[in-house]
Amino acid sequence: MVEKTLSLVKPDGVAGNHIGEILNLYEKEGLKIVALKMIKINKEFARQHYIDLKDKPFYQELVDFISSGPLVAMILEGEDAVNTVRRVNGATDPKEAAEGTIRNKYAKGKTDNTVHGSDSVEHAKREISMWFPEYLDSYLS
Ligand code: DAT
Ligand code: MG
Repeated sequence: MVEKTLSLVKPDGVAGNHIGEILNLYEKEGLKIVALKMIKINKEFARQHYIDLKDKPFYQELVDFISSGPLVAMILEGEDAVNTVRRVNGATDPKEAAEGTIRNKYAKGKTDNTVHGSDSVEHAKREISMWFPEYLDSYLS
């Protein structure tokens, strides 16, 4: 099924000059970048983005990290886009990320793990509406 998903190049990926390579990896998978922007989010937005993890011991660290510097947010569209992005991103813990995945190549730790990808079509819709409210009408039809 053709889907849309939200991907982030997190602050460590931007600081490490990996934006171009990451976009290239997504495009090589056949995914289309249909919206793209660089922004620095505030802590309240970060808390909302990771609200499902609010009871985890690492929540505060995660919120501080994702709001610590500019990041790149994008909507990717394609066949099985949600799972494709998560496969290319690799496992959450870079030590467990498969060879050739973004996290295997660039991620330093479990918090600074370079990329985010929505984990379901439902969550992708929620995240796209948060990150790209200006595209809501045209992109969520
Ligand atoms: P993913 O980003 O692979 O979907 P997740 O949704 O379970 O993983 O967690 C969101 C982010 O929270 C993850 O990218 C990094 C951070 N995180 C997850 N587990 C962690 C842990 N055990 N220690 C520190 N940070 C963690
Ligand atoms: Mg997740």
